[in-house]
Amino acid sequence: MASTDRKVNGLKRHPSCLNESYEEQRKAFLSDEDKLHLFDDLTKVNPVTTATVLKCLQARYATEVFYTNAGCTLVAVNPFQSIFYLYSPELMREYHLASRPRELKPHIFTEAEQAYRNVQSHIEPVNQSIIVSGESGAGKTWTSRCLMKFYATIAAANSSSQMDNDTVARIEKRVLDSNPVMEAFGNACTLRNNNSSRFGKYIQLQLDGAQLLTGASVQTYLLEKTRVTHQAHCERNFHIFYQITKGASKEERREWNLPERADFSWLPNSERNLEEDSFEITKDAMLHLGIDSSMQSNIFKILSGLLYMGNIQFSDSEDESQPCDLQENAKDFIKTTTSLLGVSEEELLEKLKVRTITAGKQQVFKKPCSRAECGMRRDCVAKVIYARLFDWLVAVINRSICADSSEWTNFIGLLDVYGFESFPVNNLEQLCINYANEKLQQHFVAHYLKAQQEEYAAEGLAWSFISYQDNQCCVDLIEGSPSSIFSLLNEECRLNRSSSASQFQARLEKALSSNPCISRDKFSKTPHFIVSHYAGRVNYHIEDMVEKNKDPIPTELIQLLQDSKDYLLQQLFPVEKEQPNNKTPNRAAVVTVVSKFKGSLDRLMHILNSTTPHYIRCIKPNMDCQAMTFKKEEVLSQLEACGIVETINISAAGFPIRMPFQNFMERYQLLRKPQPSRSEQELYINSCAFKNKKGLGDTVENADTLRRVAHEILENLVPEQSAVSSLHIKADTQTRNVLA
Ligand code: AOV
Ligand code: MG
Repeated sequence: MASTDRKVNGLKRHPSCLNESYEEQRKAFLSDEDKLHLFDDLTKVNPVTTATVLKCLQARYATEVFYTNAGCTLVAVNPFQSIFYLYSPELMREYHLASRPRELKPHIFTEAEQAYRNVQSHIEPVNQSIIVSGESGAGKTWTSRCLMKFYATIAAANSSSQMDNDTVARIEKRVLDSNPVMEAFGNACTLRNNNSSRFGKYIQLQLDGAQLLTGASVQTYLLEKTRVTHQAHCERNFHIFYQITKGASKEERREWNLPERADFSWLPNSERNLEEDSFEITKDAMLHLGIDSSMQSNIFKILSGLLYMGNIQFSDSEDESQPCDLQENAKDFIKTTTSLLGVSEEELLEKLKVRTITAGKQQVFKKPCSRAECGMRRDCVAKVIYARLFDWLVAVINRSICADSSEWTNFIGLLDVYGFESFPVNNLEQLCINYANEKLQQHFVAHYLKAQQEEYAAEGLAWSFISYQDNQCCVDLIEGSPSSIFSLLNEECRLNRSSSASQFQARLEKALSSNPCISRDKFSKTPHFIVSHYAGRVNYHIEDMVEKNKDPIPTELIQLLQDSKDYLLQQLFPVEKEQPNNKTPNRAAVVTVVSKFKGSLDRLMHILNSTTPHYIRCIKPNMDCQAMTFKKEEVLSQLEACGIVETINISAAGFPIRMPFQNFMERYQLLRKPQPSRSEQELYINSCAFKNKKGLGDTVENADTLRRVAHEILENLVPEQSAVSSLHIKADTQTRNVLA
């Protein structure tokens, strides 16, 4: 990236940005570092460099101020400790009822309230998205939970009748209850975060014409199901497994066959007490979402079955033509597993140990599996059960919280995906997660840094281009065509060739060598590739990557689950209707993990592009998740990665308000009056300038000038004849409040 300082210093600040308090603050910044924490908006820091921004954030953090405006985005630095007053219902109401929320201290509630008001306003598009980003452990999930609480609280405050109150109470409670359930099943403790989201989530809060919350819908993205069977060193399985093993009552233990101190190989690090009373919270929330206690019991029985399945270990068979054996102590485990899952013991054993190969139309061969293959088949059963259970839960949640399409008109979407991560060993899961983060960064770049500047240039506004780091090259490397990491992975799966990891590495290097975002470590012998992501370099191991992308589920294992006597497993594995002509699925048509993921992210981007976005950038102030610890180097790399300086510069110099001409006409007709009323006087504006395509522009120092300019615009342009679609309005925060 080019030196940001140079760019900043070369940028001329528009004089209209200056006002008294700005001048004061600037002096404070230059003369007295004790006052750094007073800068609520980083656009006012002068000069804007990563160093000054960092200093300012650090000073604020030290005085327990965690939110700071950075032009069009809000920076949220994780306090790593609960600060109750910051999220109290009283404070939520204060932001909601404020006539100008932007004049209050920067907060996620300002963004939430702005999005809520935008839904009613004339600013297009009406539907809103709040995109919460940041690396793993930065505070995305926490933030989106608080945003949901905010909307639930103001929804309750806004409903007028008792009947409304009852409905609202029910719906908002259910919407909030979706969080503990999805987090119990979809979050886990990783090296980066004790409560790390292992799935992506986009929740749309549905509002009716009266701006009341009538429901919500949740879309989830690629659950990291490998965690059910494999947990990296010092990491854990999904929370729910620990909740049931620690929190079950005596009767429940009997029912699910879970003795107090059972030892499960898929349940590492269970001595770390992260659960407390969470099992009760999960069960309560499930109940509110319509999952009654007998269904819950059914779910937990299956999970217990999976834990026993993890203890089924095989031993090598001496004769390769014979299936391998169970390890001695595994016989009891297989009994318990099959009784909990309602499948036949003999069949499970047979299907784990023997592979069925279909050749041609009718020919069927049986082949004994090696010990490693048996283990893989066992893992495969566990993963597919867990993944379908998770999808089923999301569908139940949606049925419980989603309003009928006739009951809502607009939505506010909250996006919380897994954050950028880099572990000692990274594989397909991290590639997908980091790819999702690249796509979000690209959305930000395209929407804000690029589109905005291109539009100014196209409309002939005086604008000196501010350069930024575009991550297109990395996105192309991962998903582009004709050649990319995804396309090469898919090709391996399509051709179904059994190439080694080193062969695949060679193919990758040959096909993608011209892309500067891919490299490798010359000293490493492990087949790998390194991707330079916008947020840092990540070394991905190739071993197993192709297989993970194929994600094969042998049909005989699915059949086994279809034959289960268990009620819920029958729902999760319905018997499919026979294909006409007994067609077997075409190998080429097998949809790989990455193509499915890419498809779902493309759809998400499509939705995000149709909404007005609000960006919250979460920053992790230290890697050890320590309270009130601000490590400069760690914050610095995150600020650089998300292009904060460029964002601030474009915000400071740019035209933050873009108003359709028609709306301007309707709204500011009143300014043509010679004697405005008192409420019209409210439109007092510190400073702003209007410009439009026809080159008509001015600087507005006060309301009188605004009236004059508005008058001129209104006189000169009538919508029918006008080529002007929008007015670009330069304004400081206060002006924005008046106009928006
Ligand atoms: P993430 O969602 O961004 O990571 P979380 O939202 O789970 O990160 O935050 C990590 C931890 O930081 C939480 O469990 C809290 O303990 C703490 N935390 C975050 N924000 C706040 C806050 N505003 N006030 C107090 N504590 C906070 V990941 O899901 O791993 O990408 O995938
Ligand atoms: Mg999270």
